[in-house]
Amino acid sequence: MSKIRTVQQHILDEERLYPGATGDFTALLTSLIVAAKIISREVNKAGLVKILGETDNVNVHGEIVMKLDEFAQHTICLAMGHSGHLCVMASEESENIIPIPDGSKRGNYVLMFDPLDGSSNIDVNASIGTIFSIHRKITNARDGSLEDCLQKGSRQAAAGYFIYGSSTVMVYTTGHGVHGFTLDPSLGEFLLSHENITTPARGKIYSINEGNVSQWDPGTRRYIDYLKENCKDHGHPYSLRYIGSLVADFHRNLLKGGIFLYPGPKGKLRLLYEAAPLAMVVEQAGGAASTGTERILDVQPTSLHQKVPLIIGSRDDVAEYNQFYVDATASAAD
Ligand code: AHM
Ligand code: MG
Repeated sequence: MSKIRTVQQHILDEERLYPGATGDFTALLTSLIVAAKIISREVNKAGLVKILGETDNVNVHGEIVMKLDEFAQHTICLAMGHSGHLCVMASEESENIIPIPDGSKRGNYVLMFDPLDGSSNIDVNASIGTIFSIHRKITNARDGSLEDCLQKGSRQAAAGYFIYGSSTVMVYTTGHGVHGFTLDPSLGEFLLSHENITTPARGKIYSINEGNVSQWDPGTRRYIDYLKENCKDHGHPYSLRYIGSLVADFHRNLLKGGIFLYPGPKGKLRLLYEAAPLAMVVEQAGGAASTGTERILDVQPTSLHQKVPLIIGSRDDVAEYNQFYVDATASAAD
C-alpha cells in the first residue's frame, strides 16, 4: 500500500531542506490551497447555476453572482492579501500590480497568478485551472513594487497549478522535483498522488491551434508538417490533442509526453502568469520550454502583461522545434 501524505506535510518537508526557513513559505502555500479549494467548489457547481434558479448575474436571493473568473480572482486576492506573507501580487485579470491591503501584515514573497485559465471552457465542462508563480522580494521598501514582479522565471521560488478536471489536482515545484496531489473532496485534503513527476524525453502528442496556420512562421509550419508526414523518423505517429485550456493541455502532455505550441510572432500567452510558471514545472520534470530562440526562464519581463511565444513539453521535441525555427529563420535571411 502506498503512503498517505497531505500536501501540507509535503510542503513542510520541502521547506525543511532550507536551513533557517521560517515556515512562512508553507503558510503561504497553505493559504493558496484554501483559495483553490473554494474555487474548485464553485467550478464544480458551475453547471448547476441555471437549474438552481440563477438568471444572468442574479441568484435566487437577488444577489449579484460573479462570473467564475472574477470569483477566482476575488477569492485569491482575499485569501492571499491578508495572509501576511506577501508584499505584492499581480494577476492576469488586473491591469496593474495588486497592493497588499492597508492594515495587513507584509511579507517577503510576491505572488503572480492566472486565476482561471481556460475560462472560455467553463460552459462546455472542460478542465480549467489556476496557475501560480512565487518570487522572493528583491526591493527594500515595505511594499512590493513592479520591479519585484518583473523578475526572470529562473528566479522563481515556486510555481505550479491547480487543475479543476475530473478531479481537482495540484501540481507544484519549489525546485526539488515536481509533485502532484489529488483533492479528496470527502476529506477536503490534497493527497500525494504523483510523486516526482518526470516527463518523457520525447512524446507522441502535439498540441497547437491549427486554425491559426495562416499566421504561423515558416519554421512552425515545417515542424508541424514534419510531425505529420515524417513520423517514421520517430518510429510512431504524433497525435493532435488540443483542448484550448492551457493547464489541461499542459498537464496531459506533462504526464504522457508531447509538445504544446502557441507560436509567435507575438504569441498569446502571458510570460508572468502562464509561460514562466509552467516552464519551471516542465524543466523540473525534465522537459523544456522556449520561445523558439530563448529559454522561457531566461526571458527578462519588461511589462506585467507581456506575451511570449510558448513551446513547451518533452525535452527532445522542444529541441527539435527550436532547430526547425532557427533553420527556417536562417534560410529566410539567405
Ligand atoms: P485565458 O487565460 O484568457 O483563458 O486564455 C488563455 C487560453 C489558454 O488556456 C489556451 O491555451 C489558449 O488560451 C487557447 O487559445 P486559442 O483559443 O487561441 O487556441
Ligand atoms: Mg490564462
